[in-house]
Amino acid sequence: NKIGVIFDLDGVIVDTAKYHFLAWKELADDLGFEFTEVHNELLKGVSRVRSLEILLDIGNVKLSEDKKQQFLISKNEEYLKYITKMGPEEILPGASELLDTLDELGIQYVLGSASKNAPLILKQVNLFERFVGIVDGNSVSKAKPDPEVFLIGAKKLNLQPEQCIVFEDAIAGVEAANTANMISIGIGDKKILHKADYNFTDLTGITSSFIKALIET
Ligand code: B16
Ligand code: MG
Repeated sequence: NKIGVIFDLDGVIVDTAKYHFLAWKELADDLGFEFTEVHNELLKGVSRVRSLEILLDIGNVKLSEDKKQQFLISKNEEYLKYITKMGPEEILPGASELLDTLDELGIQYVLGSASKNAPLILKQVNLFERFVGIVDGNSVSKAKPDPEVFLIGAKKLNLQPEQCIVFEDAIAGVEAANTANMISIGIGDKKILHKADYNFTDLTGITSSFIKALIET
């Protein structure tokens, strides 16, 4: 039974949510309303455009299309200031080890992220070359929970959706994996990600024997 793996990026391999938060917060400050870490939860796994809409709803702010475009650009410029300072020390616990395990088992993996900055982030943490393919915010037209990002990932792996295992930290991502007919593994709070086929707090719990058991089922 051949399998392949699709990794989400933010919340699974690195914690870029904290940098998204700082960049969105700066924007909210400029617009004169409070944006908290609790609010930030709503933006996880969500596209940049959709994130801005949610943010503006929180602040009860209406903006022209032109202004929105400007804000999307300035938010990303701010975000990039943090991203370009990232290094391999920011890889989340267990992620490098899991990639090693997959390499040993001869299992290929691709990235399936909503972020348009995904290639840059992977390069910053020295993981870019290890992925056989990258599917990111630049290559999809429909955001998670639509399964498009993962279905393209399966094509890059030359596998059927049922042969793919998805690691996700966001509800929308777990839903996308389920809709795609893939095995979904929720990384984070089990109560929040209860729709996943399997749950783990982080990637340190994913052992070689767990992966082997998945191959056999
Ligand atoms: P960008 P993921 C997502 O990454 C983030 O979780 C989400 O907060 C962000 O808005 C989205 O990427 C788009 O990011 O502004 O860099 O294009 O979890 O899908 O890897
Ligand atoms: Mg994520």
